[in-house]
Amino acid sequence: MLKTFILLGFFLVVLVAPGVDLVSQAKPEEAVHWKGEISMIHRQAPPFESWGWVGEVVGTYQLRVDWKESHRIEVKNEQGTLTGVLVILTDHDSQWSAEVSGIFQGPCERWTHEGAGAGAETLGSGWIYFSLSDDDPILDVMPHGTYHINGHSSERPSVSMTYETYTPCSPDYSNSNVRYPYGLGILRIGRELWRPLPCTTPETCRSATFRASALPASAPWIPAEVLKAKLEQEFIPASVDVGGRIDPEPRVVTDNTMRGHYIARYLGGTAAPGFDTVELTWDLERVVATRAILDLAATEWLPDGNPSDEASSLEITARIEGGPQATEGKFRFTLYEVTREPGYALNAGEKDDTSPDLEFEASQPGFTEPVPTGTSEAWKIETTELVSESTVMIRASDYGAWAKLRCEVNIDGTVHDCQTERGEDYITIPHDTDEDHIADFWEDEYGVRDQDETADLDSKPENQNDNGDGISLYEEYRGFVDIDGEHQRLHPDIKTLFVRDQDNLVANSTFEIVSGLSVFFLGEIGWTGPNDGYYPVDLKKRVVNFNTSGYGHEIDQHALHVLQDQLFGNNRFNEAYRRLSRGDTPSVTLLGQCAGTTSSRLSSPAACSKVLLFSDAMAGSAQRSIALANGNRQVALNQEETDSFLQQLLNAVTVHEMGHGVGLQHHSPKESGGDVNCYMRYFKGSQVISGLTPWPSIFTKLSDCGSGSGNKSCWGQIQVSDISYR
Ligand SMILES: [Ca+2]
Ligand SMILES: [Ca+2]
Ligand SMILES: [Ca+2]
Ligand SMILES: [Ca+2]
Ligand SMILES: [Zn+2]
Ligand SMILES: [Zn+2]
Repeated sequence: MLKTFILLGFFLVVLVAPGVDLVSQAKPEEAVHWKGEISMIHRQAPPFESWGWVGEVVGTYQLRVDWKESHRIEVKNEQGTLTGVLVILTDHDSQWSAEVSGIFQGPCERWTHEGAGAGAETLGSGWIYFSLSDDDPILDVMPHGTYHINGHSSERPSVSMTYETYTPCSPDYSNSNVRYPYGLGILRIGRELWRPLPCTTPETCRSATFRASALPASAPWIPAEVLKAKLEQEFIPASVDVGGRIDPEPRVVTDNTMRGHYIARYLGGTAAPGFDTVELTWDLERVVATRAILDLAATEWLPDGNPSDEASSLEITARIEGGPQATEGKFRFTLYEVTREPGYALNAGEKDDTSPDLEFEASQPGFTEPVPTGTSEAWKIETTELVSESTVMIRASDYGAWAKLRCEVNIDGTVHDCQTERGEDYITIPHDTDEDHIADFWEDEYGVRDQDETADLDSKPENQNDNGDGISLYEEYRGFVDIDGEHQRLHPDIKTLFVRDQDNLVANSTFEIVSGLSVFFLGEIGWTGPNDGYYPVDLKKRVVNFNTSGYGHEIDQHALHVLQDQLFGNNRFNEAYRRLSRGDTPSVTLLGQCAGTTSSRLSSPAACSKVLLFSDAMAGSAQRSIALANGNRQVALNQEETDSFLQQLLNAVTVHEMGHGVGLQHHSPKESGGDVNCYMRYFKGSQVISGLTPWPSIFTKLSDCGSGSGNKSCWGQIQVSDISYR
């Protein structure tokens, strides 16, 4: 609002003082030059031709041109979109020289011309129009690259003219004086469609063209429609005698050159009523010493996919080299090869949400709205002003988001690709030099830059059956959402076991300490859901890394589903157990069960549909153990001790069944044999009460209690990765 009032105030001043400039333009810069040669031959016809005068005076001009583009005047359409720019030229380091000679011979007189000149000023005025948009409303009257040049009107050679008369017409007589021909004042290139000139400063350029009445007061630039109207109004067809405007056609910059040739008749001034001719040849090249730099993404920035988070955008800056004096251009950023990972983390967000994981922030000041470029993986955004530096904001909507970003700068119709300081023509978002879609910052934190995105080499805890946890390096990085709704990136060298612990059994047990594994507790929706019943094991259920496009995905890793159940009330399970036991009647009291481990393949979480803890069976077992211990050993337990025993029993059974969940077998040859401290060994509660057997406390590393090939220890059998089920 305030801005409007200021401009209105200014407008009033302009009304009483026409010609005052409305805008101050960018400072002159020296990055863009026009260099080359111009030659001009000016042939003067003799005066009084009809009286028999003959002869010719020829001026030959050579210009070595070095002009610079000094400043720009923006042209915008009614929507305020930048559609074009007028570039004003000024002399920088030019030279010209000329020689003039010739005789006009009349019946009784002779005029002999001889002269030369040189100087460092060549340009009276010059401008080029560069269109910056396909929607440019001026294009049909002033094409992209239209230019117009006027030579410097006061740069003239000095010519000595000797005037002689002789008999019989008149007495012999001779006289000399110095004359100044038109010189560079007749140098014209291009049809003068529009003249924002002559001018030496932006202020005078503007005021020479647009008086207050021609410009809306609110416009700090030239409105394209106003300019077009002016062009149409002032356009003079080539067939009309235009006096000093001698180039017969409009001229357009082509391939960064101004090149042309013409011979035109020129109606001279009062001193020479006949027609002169001007032959002009020019060949100038645009020399751009411009480099646009694209900054790298902040190295510590990691994509934030939380849909409720407002603070995840990344700012990327590109700039035209040269500091505050740099030339200005229109920047275009293109975000491409944008990932579309389902959801926003491996186990969070909608699986069918495959929207782009990175986007330009909408409604950024100084930018057009982002638009797709035609492929579904690319978006572009452009500055609405000519600037020498531009910062664009990019928003992530996925913790594994990745894309490439490139940038171009359109400087007066010439497109320059931005480059990084290292000379690459794009950057990755996030910063990722090995382009494995994993931010280098994160990889360096764990020293895993040399691993590829599918690597699954977690070595800790050590000496278990296998390294890895079924979660690839990219997946460890992209991360998971836990039971509290918190997103976590995982540790690429520590094995994580996913657990849906709906009755808090694992959380209250010693399993995490005993196994050394990092247990990740899942919420109700952070997986593909529970197995339907106990059998068969449905490998499509319990998957934790389900939101994947397939990138960096090697294994469907499964969670263990742990819950309390009723052994004796669950006929369905009993039936299943009978089948599992191949008809055998269980010979021991069943306190828990890892359901579904029927496969002869290496066992891992995939194989176990449910980890069941039978609380009713444990209560009964505890009662019998206490009674047994009481009867045989005269050990009585008070209520507190009884509760404690039950609690310890629950822990022992939970850890034991979780052990089965990560592939552990019973001790062999006897289930009750081997290391008495091991959770995988069968034990008698009454013996624990009597102090004959300790509560189990470890997965033993002694190999004498293992089974199967290699006779591994219980610890050595731990298998987290579902690699054999993929
Ligand atoms: Ca996504
Ligand atoms: Ca990387
Ligand atoms: Ca891993
Ligand atoms: Ca890990
Ligand atoms: Zn068991
Ligand atoms: Zn054991």
